[in-house]
Amino acid sequence: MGYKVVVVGATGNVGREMLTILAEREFPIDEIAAVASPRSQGTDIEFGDTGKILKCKNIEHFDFTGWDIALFAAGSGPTAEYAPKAAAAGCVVIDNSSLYRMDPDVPLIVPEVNPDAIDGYTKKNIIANPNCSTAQMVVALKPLHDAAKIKRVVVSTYQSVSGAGKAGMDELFEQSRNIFVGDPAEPKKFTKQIAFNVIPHIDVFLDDGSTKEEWKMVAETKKILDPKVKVTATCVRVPVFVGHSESINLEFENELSAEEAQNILREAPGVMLVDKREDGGYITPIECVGDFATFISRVREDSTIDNGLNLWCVSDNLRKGAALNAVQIAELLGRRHLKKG
Ligand code: 11C
Repeated sequence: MGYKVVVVGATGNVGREMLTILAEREFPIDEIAAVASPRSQGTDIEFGDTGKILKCKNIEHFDFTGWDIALFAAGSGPTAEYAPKAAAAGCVVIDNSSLYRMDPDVPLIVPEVNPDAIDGYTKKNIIANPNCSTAQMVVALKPLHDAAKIKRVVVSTYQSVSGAGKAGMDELFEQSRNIFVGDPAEPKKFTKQIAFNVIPHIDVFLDDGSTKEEWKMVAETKKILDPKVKVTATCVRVPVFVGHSESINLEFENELSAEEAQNILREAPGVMLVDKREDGGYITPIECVGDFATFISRVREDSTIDNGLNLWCVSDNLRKGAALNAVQIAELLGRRHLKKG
């Protein structure tokens, strides 16, 4: 016996990836529904490589009663309207938007990092999935924090355009093509040209001069990993289709050599260490697409501070940064609370 699972926002980048990953990981499913906005009603969506085609249902008319789990990848607007309805109907919501992440009554979960926090989901019947750049970073930080206690994190991100949805991917493609044929490369989704360029701006600006994406990395890391860890972030959009990269500088309370850190990361859940210290002996975003792991390379000591390390962290932002983490939360929920089969 399996679960009745709904994917809300099933036509988007993350929704489609959720369906693919549910199928890939053979999540025990008795019934699956693909749900999206009214304009997508009737759209055919593949359920991974199962050969099954789902007809997209209209969220406005969908009744969540009797469904076990709803994976929401719908953005904050529709989530605010429909997630509480699903939760009230007894369907546990796993939400990929930023809406509930900082709600004290909603657990924010990365299964490799804070699985026990999931037990608090019953307060609202909602579990939040973190921002993509936070998720991969905390997977890398957790085993090192356990070993030597992280005091401070300085992170700079190199985030792919798929983080901005299909419109972001289309814009990179169209601008690149336009530049080759000599047509204008006008920005639409992004604020400046993204093709052959980088943009130090993701999400809205805040009063202190940081952006909301940078704030999310700080606030979410504290909630998931440890409120005492200090984090400062600079988030940058780069002309890469899929895969977020991060340059991370860490300051620890206790001594941790690069070799010790490599040994810890080699065994850490969700991590793949690729760190050969030679030409090509590291991972780039294009190599992590379609993979489940958070890849770590370039682990080295930072001689400018006591107990400092630098590392390079890359992951598929649509997978560990979104759909995979949501499915892992569903698996954890099944193991600990909604036992079936
Ligand atoms: C980006 N990280 O790359 C964003 C996308 O809070 O879930 C995900 C935004 C979020 O643009």
